[in-house]
Amino acid sequence: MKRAVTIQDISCFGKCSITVALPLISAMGIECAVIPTAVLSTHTGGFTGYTFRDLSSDIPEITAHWKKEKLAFDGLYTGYLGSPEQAAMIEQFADDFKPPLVFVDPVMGDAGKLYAGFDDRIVTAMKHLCGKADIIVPNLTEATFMLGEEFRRPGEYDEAYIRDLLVRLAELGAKMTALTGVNYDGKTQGVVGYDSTTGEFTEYFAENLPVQCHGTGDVFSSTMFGALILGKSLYDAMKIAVENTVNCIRCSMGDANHWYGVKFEECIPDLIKMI
Ligand code: PXL
Repeated sequence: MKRAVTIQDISCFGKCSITVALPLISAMGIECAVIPTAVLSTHTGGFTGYTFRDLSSDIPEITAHWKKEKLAFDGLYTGYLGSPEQAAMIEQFADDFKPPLVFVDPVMGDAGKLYAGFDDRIVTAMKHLCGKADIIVPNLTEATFMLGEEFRRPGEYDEAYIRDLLVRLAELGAKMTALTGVNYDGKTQGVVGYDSTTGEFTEYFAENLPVQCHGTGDVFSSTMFGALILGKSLYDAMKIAVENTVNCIRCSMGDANHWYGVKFEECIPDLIKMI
């Protein structure tokens, strides 16, 4: 059995980060260890008054213990960080354990804005962490923050613009990049991938569902990471991740009580059939 580790926050309620990654990666038949970067009572997207406990000082301690235990991992998946300083700690973790797949989702923002509590320091830290990755999966917001570009909405960019972003993102140092949330025409939405070792672009688009849901980036990344750990190609991993994410959004549309996240649980049987 493959063994992975994910480093991101625990949002105790709200279905994102570890509470999405762990069930999805487990459902794909992969053992998944966790290092929490922070504990929040909820995610920061729509709740007010949430608690936030930074767990930065635990990361080097957990790393030191795991080194003593001689643990080994087939892959590392990083997401939301509790502080910019955690980027360097995670880079040290990658140096110590040398997992064959380092997957960095530079979780920082969406819809042209950084998430609550983040500023330029997280952008600088994430850019550095991206340099350690085999694959990075920014959304358009995160990509434009890391490249110092203005955020553009659907209809305000074309394929040449997206390819230029991908080539410049690759210069941060990752072998592969998958840019999410690409929407040229309002009808379809998808992911464009770039492999800097071959110079090849690849893309997978699906129907653009007219809703914004919380936690879909984490569903996408967890699924794509799992698929890559199972040996899928960049294209196949992107396809499985897009299809699972679209399924999850479809399952949750129209249920106003579920505004805080998607019902990914109901889509697990279909995900298992896809892998
Ligand atoms: O889904 C990304 C994410 C992860 N963790 C926390 C968040 C968010 C998005 O808002 O607030 C704590």
